[in-house]
Order: sequence, then C-alpha cells, then structure tokens
Amino acid sequence: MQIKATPFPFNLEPARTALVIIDMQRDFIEPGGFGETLGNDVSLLQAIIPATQKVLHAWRRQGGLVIHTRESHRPDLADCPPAKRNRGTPALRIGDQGPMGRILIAGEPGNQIIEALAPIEGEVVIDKPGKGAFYATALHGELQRRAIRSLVFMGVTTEVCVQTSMREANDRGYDCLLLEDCTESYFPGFKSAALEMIRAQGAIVGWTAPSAILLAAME
Ligand code: TIU
Repeated sequence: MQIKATPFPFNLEPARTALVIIDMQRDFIEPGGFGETLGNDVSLLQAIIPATQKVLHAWRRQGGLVIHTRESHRPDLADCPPAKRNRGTPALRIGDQGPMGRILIAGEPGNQIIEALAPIEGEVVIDKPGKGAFYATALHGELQRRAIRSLVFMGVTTEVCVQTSMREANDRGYDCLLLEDCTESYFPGFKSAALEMIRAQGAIVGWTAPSAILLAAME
C-alpha cells in the first residue's frame, strides 16, 4: 500500500505495521485531569475523537495490530521522578486526588482511555511513565516479536508525547506516519510546528498525512 503522505509517499505493509494511539485518556481530554491541572483548555483535544475513532475502526476491520498507550504512574509513585512531580505550579500534582481520582495514576478513572477509543481484546495497552512510549516500557519488544517495521501514530499531545514517541521509534528503526487530523495539542501553533519539524529535512522524524488518505487506501 502506498500512502500519499508528506514529504513523500509512505509505503505501508499492513502485516508489518501497527497503529499506535498515544495517551487518549481522560486525564488529557476531559476536565479535571492532568491536562487541565497544568492550565490547559482540554476541550481543544476533543475535536479529533471522531476521525481517530474512524481510523481505529477501519484498522480493526483489516485485522491490524493496535497499540494503546497511557501516561501513567504506579500508585506509590516509584516510577515518577520528583523532578516530574514537582515541576511548575499545577493546580494538582501527579498522585493528588482529583475529580477523576488520583492524577495520572494507573487504575484511576482519569487514567482510562476514553470510551470512544477503548481497547478491545487482543489489543496491546502500554502504561508509560514518561512522555515517550518506549522509555521504561515493553513496547519495542512487543513490536519486534510481531515483526512490526512501521508505525502509524494518532493521539495527544502532538508536540509532547506523540513527537517524543515518534523520535524514539525513529531511532529504533521504525518508519513513522502521523495522521494530521488525529493528533492535537493544547497549543495550535505547537501542533503545526511539530508537524513541520517531523517531516522536514526529508522526513527526519517521519511522514504526515490526513487520515482520509489512509482510509481511502485501506478500502
Ligand atoms: N502536557 C502535554 O501537552 N502533554 C503531556 O503531558 N502528555 C502527553 O502529551 N501525553
């Protein structure tokens, strides 16, 4: 399959490609979670849910591997460096009790992936303590075990966890495609800058494309 992407076509071999959905959890997308405690307007992120869901459903129909990630810490915070917890002046810190349970803690209501994109049986869920999906997780092993070579990315936020994960993936030898309308930032200018820096210099980090192009190719 060849996807008309920027800066040039992206070769997608479905059996060797995983769909990676970064951190579409209530903490970032609904009021009262980590995203809002940092001072952000989380409603901006809700706009990508329909397009993201459409791609997820199409990918499932085709039988492709789906990976979900969650930014998440252990209840005892052993995997949360004090430098991360103590950064800035948020309304609530990681581990504090919020309206959706403890902020960014595994198992709490706020840490769950939003219902529209909830994982189903057979899909891989990676809990990650960092911004990157490869740092201190089993993700690379899970992908290697299945002979995955390419990754299609969706999720939030574009310039933080998505871009960090794409850069980590790039350094581990994966070709990465980011779906432009299936990723969002709290800062529109940061989203467009991230898209540009990913595909600049001959796809230095990866490719980008609108989801409609991928969906058309999958039909
Ligand atoms: N703050 C922000 O934009 N993002 C994060 O803290 N995590 C993710 O991007 N998932």
